[in-house]
Amino acid sequence: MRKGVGTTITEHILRQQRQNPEATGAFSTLLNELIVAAKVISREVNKAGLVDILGDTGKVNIQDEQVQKLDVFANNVIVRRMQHVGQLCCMGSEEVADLIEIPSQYPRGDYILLFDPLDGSSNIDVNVSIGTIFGIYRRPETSSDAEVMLDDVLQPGNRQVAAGYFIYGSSTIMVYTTGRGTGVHGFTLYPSVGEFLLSHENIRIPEKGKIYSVNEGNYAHWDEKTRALVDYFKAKDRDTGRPYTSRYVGSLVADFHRNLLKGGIFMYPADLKDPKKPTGKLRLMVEANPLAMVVREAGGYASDGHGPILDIQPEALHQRTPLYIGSKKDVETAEAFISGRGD
Ligand code: P6P
Repeated sequence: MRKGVGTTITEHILRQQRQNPEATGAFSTLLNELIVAAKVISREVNKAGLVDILGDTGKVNIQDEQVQKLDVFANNVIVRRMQHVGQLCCMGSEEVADLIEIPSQYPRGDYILLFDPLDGSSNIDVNVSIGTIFGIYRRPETSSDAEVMLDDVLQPGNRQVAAGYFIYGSSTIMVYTTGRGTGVHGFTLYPSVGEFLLSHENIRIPEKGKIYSVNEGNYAHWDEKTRALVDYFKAKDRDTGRPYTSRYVGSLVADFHRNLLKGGIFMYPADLKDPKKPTGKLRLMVEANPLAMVVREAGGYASDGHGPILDIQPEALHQRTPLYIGSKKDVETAEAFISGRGD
């Protein structure tokens, strides 16, 4: 007997909507449009290795088309698709310095979309998985009906109503959560069907892992506490299952996704390598906060080394933060070392 295609992402979103008495369908519309954008990005990312559409803006590919960098392309796909949905009052992108307004010809809504359109894009020409990361907030009640102010957007990550990512690798997978105990769920894109189908229902991250992910090439730029922490995961101690295995892809979504499924900790500590980035490389609003919501809903934890990522009150749209994220016990260990609270 021919099997059905299983649960589509659209069915899943509608099921979540029915479970939320306040839902109006606006959020479902928003998420479905973001999924269409991801399908377009997935197609281009997967083609990139074949038709030489890589490289910097300004080059011309074999079709004599103006080449866009893939992250610029991905940004434009998301902005153009999301601006007419009628559910957003503004957007914020890792690729764009200021808030992205909704053009006046389109209706506005009460949601705010923050995203990194193509994180890790430098890895695409070596065929390493890369991804789109997103977080969705509501416009604050206090926000006036006029234009959206930056302060309306600079909300702590614990105010996100949904968060997730798309990972473009050997397959394209979407992982998302709407919080409120609804769990974390993964969907795999079946190109033959053109739909994301449920493949990882109710993902739970192991409380303690056996993997640590960090760029040890930065060791010379770390402070003593950071070095002691990484040395801890490398030291031999049978009772605590050490040494951990080192796994570092150099693509945040790939490293995070592996640790989410298998357990472990990803670390991007503050380092002294670049005086302009004293708090590390990764961005709070479009990278750390969305993944922190996903990992919390999956039973894990995300810290800046001193406290929950999700509790940080942002002061700037592109502010950076140290990030320790993954299995709860491993991140708590990291916090003990970095904050100096542990022995
Ligand atoms: P490093 C990719 O450029 C990225 O933004 C993340 O995807 C990744 O985790 C990190 O930077 C890797 O940085 O300094 O180790 O190359």
